[in-house]
Amino acid sequence: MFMRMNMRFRLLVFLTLLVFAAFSGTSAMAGLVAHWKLDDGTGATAVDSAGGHDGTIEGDPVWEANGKIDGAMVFDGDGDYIQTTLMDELHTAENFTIAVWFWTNVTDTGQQHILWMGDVAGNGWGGQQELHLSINHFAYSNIVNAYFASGGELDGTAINIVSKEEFTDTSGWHHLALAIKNANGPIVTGRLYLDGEWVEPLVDGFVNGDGDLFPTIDSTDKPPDRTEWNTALRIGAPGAASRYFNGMIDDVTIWDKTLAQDDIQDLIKGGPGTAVQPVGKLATTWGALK
Ligand SMILES: [Ca+2]
Ligand SMILES: [Ca+2]
Repeated sequence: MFMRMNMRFRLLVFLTLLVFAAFSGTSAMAGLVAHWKLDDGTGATAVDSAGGHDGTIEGDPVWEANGKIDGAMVFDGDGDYIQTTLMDELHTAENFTIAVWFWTNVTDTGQQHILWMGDVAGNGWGGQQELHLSINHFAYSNIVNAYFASGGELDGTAINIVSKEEFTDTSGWHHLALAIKNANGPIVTGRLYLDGEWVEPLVDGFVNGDGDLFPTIDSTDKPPDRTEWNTALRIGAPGAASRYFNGMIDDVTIWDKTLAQDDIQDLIKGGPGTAVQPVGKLATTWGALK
């Protein structure tokens, strides 16, 4: 009798732990490798609350108490960025997602990098391998752009999504996410989401200085070469060139999985924990959503 009760007790404890694990924060955030909340409010460090890849603040950006989710950081478009130490995870991840809240002050004056990673000589366009989310791209203004490629390797080797629809809003927050699947090929796929909606690429592409059509499709038959990446993720600037972000950035998250559209929409509604909750929906509070 005692033995049977003991077994039942153990089973009860086991099941309780199982349920707790399914709903715990750790499980809910599986796949989250970095999270810069930008709630720090003071000092020269942007803490990564998920993966320990703290960022060093360069230039003179300022902390803002009223961001999208609690605090944020304000960049003036002149020399401001955060240099994080996120390197290895995106070097090798077969699937990954980068996501960010931004509020840009300008949309019609050249390329502004929101998130960037790659060869330090990369400037958002050129022969270097890099990854970025940006406002505007090369010859295009008033668009959003996602890029996982090298400008020196064109047809079939790049993910370069230029939004078909214009983006001109300078009066509010927007969420931008790039979800990459099968980054090592043979077929790499990228999906760009603006405010949780799929961004239709400018399918016609455009011609660069060499007369080659740069594909603005969202898949490629040859993966970009990440072995040339030598600089960790930056928030607000590329490796080279003065293409700094002008506006506010908040709640940067990096995932080692390809978030689906539903996941991204959950992320927008409720913060990082809700994107991958395995069972049901908890009333997760993730700061004060504006
Ligand atoms: Ca924040
Ligand atoms: Ca500045």
